[in-house]
Amino acid sequence: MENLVKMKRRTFLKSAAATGAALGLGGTISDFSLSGLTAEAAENAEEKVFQSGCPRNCYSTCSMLSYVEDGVLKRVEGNPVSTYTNGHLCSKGNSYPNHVYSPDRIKTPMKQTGGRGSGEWEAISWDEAYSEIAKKILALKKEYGNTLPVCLNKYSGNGDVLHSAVEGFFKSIGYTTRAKGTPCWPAGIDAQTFDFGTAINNDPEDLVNSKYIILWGVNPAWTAVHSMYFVEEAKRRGAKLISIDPILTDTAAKADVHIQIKTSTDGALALGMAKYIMDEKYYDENWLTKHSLGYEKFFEYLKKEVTVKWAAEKTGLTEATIKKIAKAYATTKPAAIWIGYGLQRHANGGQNVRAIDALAAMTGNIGVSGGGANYATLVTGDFNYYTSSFLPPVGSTGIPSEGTQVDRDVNINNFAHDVLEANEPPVKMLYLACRNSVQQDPDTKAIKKAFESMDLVVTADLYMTETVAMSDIVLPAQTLFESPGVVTSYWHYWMTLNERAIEPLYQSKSDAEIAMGLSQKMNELEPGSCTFPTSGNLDEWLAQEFNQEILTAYGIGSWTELKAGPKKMINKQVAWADGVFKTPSAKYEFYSEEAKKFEHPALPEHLNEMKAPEGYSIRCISPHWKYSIHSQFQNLEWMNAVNDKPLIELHPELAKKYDIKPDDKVKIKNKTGETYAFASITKTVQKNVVVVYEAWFRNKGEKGENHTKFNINNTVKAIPSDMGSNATGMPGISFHDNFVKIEKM
Ligand SMILES: Nc1nc2c(c(=O)[nH]1)N[C@H]1C(S)=C(S)[C@@H](COP(=O)(O)OP(=O)(O)OC[C@H]3O[C@@H](n4cnc5c(=O)[nH]c(N)nc54)[C@H](O)[C@@H]3O)O[C@H]1N2
Ligand SMILES: Nc1nc2c(c(=O)[nH]1)N[C@H]1C(S)=C(S)[C@@H](COP(=O)(O)OP(=O)(O)OC[C@H]3O[C@@H](n4cnc5c(=O)[nH]c(N)nc54)[C@H](O)[C@@H]3O)O[C@H]1N2
Ligand SMILES: [Mo]
Repeated sequence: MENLVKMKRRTFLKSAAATGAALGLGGTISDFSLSGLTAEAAENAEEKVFQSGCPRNCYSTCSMLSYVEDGVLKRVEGNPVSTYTNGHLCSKGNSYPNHVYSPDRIKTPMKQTGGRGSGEWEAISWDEAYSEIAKKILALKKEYGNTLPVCLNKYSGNGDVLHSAVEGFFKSIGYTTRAKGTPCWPAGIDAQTFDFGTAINNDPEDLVNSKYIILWGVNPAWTAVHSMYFVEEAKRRGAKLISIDPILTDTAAKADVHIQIKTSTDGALALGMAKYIMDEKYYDENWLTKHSLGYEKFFEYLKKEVTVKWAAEKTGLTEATIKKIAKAYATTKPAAIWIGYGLQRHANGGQNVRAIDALAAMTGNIGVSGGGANYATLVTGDFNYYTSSFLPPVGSTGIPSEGTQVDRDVNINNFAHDVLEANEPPVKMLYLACRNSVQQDPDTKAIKKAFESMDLVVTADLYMTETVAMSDIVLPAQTLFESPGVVTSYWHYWMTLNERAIEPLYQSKSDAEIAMGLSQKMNELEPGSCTFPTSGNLDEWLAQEFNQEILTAYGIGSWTELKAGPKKMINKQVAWADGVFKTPSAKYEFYSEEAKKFEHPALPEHLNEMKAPEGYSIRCISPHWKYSIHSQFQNLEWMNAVNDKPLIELHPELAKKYDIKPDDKVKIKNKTGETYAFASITKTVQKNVVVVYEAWFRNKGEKGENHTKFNINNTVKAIPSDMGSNATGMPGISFHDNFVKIEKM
C-alpha cells in the first residue's frame, strides 16, 4: 500500500516544472492553467500517488506512478517496484501531463456537419450521438436482416483489458463485420508458432546473463528503451553486442558490430550462418536429438542449397563476416537473439524468422538463461475478458447464404479493399476505436475511399486524428488516468493495475462507458437488441477479469494486491526451460507439417526478397519513431517542441544524385501515392534505401508549417507478408517492401 497512499507535499509549480525540465522545456506549461490553482493554493496542495499502467502498444508497458494534487495530474514517473520499468519513463511517458491537458483534446461528442473532411464540426450531446449511432445500426439491421453491414475496426491505441468492451458491445448486437489480424507482428508470430508451438520469450531482464546478444531487426534504443538497460548491462558484464539492421540505428551505435544487411535478406544470412555452423560442427547435437524434430532434413537442405558464398551475395556482406559471427554466436554460450518486428514486415518476413529460430535451436540456445530466440510472449494476459463475454441476442443472423451465424472477417491489413469488396450485405457503417486507420494503414487513398463509401463513420478518440477527420461523428475518449484498468506486456512479465487518478475531463468517457451508453440507447429504441450491460461499475468489472489461473501465475491471492504495486509472473525467467514445446510433436520443429498446411515450405527454406519494380529503384522503409507511439504523442506540443517535422533520411550519394541539400523538402512517390519529408542527409542509411519514420505530425500554426498531410502510408501498397494466417487469422503486411522515386520539391 505504501506507494498508493503515500502523501507528499510538493508545489504544483515545482512539479510541473520538473516534468517540463525532463523534456528540456524550462518548465512553462500553460496547459496547467486548467487546474485553476493559484500559486498559494498549489503550495498547500496535498499530493496523492496512484498506480498507473501505460496501455500503449509498446514492448515496455510501463508501471507508472501518477502524482496528483487537488485533482490535477502533475507528473508521471516510472514505478521502481517493477524491475523492468525501474523508475524510468521514455520521453512519451514523461509527456503524459501534456497528453491529458492538451488543449487539442476532443471535449464533447461532435458531428461533422459539412461532410467528411470538411472540418466543420458541431458539438452534440452524448444522447444525440448515441441516438444517431443506435438508429443507424437498427436501420441497417432492418434493411439487410442482420448486423453485418456494421463494421468494427479496433486496434492498439489502448491495450488495457477493459477496452475489450468495444468488441463486447459489437458482439452484443449480433454478427458484425470485423477487422481481423494485426499489422504489427503476425509473420513472426506464425513463424514461432510453427517452430515452438507459440511465441514465448525469455524475461528481457535475463538478457544480462547473456554473453553474446544479436539484436536482429530491432531498435530498442527507441522502441523498447527499458530493455536497452539490460542489453547494456550485459555488455558491461562482458557480452558482445551485434546489431543486424539496414540502418545504423541508435541501437547499432551501441553495438560492438553493426551488420548493415541488405533489407529483407535476413533468411539468407541465417541460413549461411547455419551452413557454416553445420560444416564446422559447432552445433549442439545433444539438444537437437533430444528436443527437435526434422533437423536432419534441415541439414540436408543446407548441404544441397546453401553456401556461405551465396549468403554473402544475397546479403551484401562478406563471407568472412558471416563466418565470423556464425562462429562467435555458436561458440559463445549462452547467446541470445532478439528478433524485432521491423525485420518481419516483408513479403518473406515469416520465413526469415524461421531461419533465425533455427540458428538458436541448432546451437542449443533455447531453454537456457541468457539465450533464446526472443520475439514476443503470448502467455501474460489470460484474463476473463468479461466485457466481451456477452452472447449475441437470440435470433441474430450472420452470413445468410451459408446459413452460419458468425462475424464476417475482413483483413485489417487490406481493410480498404476488403470493405469495398464486401457484399451481401455491403459494409455501410464503420466504428473505429483505439485506431488511427487513415494514418497507420497502408494505401491511404484506398482507405479514404472505403470511408467515403459509408453511410456513417464513427470514431472514438482523444484527438482530431486523420481518421477522425474522415468520420461523421467523433466520441471523446479518456486518457488512462481517467478510468481504471489493468495491463500486461507482450515482452516482459509484469502486471500493472491502472487506478483512476483524476476525474474525467470535459465530457470524455472510457470505451467501456461508451459501450454501456450505446447499449442503453439500443435497448431503448428496440428492447432486446443488445445484450451488453446498460450500466455498471468499472472497478467491479475489473474484478471480473481475474481468474485463479492468472492470479496463481502472478503469485497473488487477490487482484487487490496490485494496489500495492505491479506484480511479476512467476517462473518465467527462461522460456521453454522444460524442453517441451507446444508443437504437435512437443519438440522444436525444424520440419513443420503445420507450415505445410498453410502452403509454406515445411523447412525454414530461403524465400526471395521483393525486388524494386521498374522505375522505382529506391526502397523506403518506415520503422517506428522515437518521439511517438505510432500516431500518438507526436501531436503534443511538448513533442513538437523537440521534433516538429517529418524527416527522410538519405545517403549523401543519393542526395547528391537528386541535388538534395540538408533540410530540403523532398517528394516521395510511387504508383500508390505520394508524400513529402525534409532531408536528413546521413551515412547511417544505405545508398539505395531511404528511411521515413511512421508518425503523425500536428503542428500549431505559429510553430511552422502544418504537417498533418504528411503520411508515409500514402505510398505503401497493401502487400501481404508470407505468414500470419495461422496464429492471427490474416497475413501480415510488408510495410518495408515499399519502392519509391524521390525528387526535390
Ligand atoms: N518509440 C516508439 N516505440 C515503440 C513504437 C513506436 O511507434 N515508437 N511502437 C511499438 C510497436 S507497436 C512495435 S511493433 C515495436 C516495433 O519496434 P521494433 O521491433 O524495434 O521494430 P521497428 O522499429 O519497426 O523496426 C526495427 C528495425 O528493423 C529494421 N529493419 C527493417 N527491415 C529490416 C530487414 O529486412 N532486416 C533487418 N535486419 N532489419 C530490418 C529497421 O531498420 C529498424 O531499425 O515498437 C514498439 N515501441
Ligand atoms: N508505414 C508503417 N505503418 C505502420 C507501421 C510501420 O512500421 N510502418 N507499424 C504498424 C504497427 S506495428 C502498428 S502496431 C500499427 C498501430 O496502429 P494503431 O493501433 O492505429 O495506432 P496508434 O496510433 O497507436 O493508435 C490509434 C489511435 O488510438 C487512440 N486512442 C488512444 N487511447 C484510446 C482509448 O482509450 N480509446 C480510444 N477509443 N482511442 C484511443 C489514439 O489517440 C490514436 O489515434 O501501425 C502500423 N502502421
Ligand atoms: Mo506494432
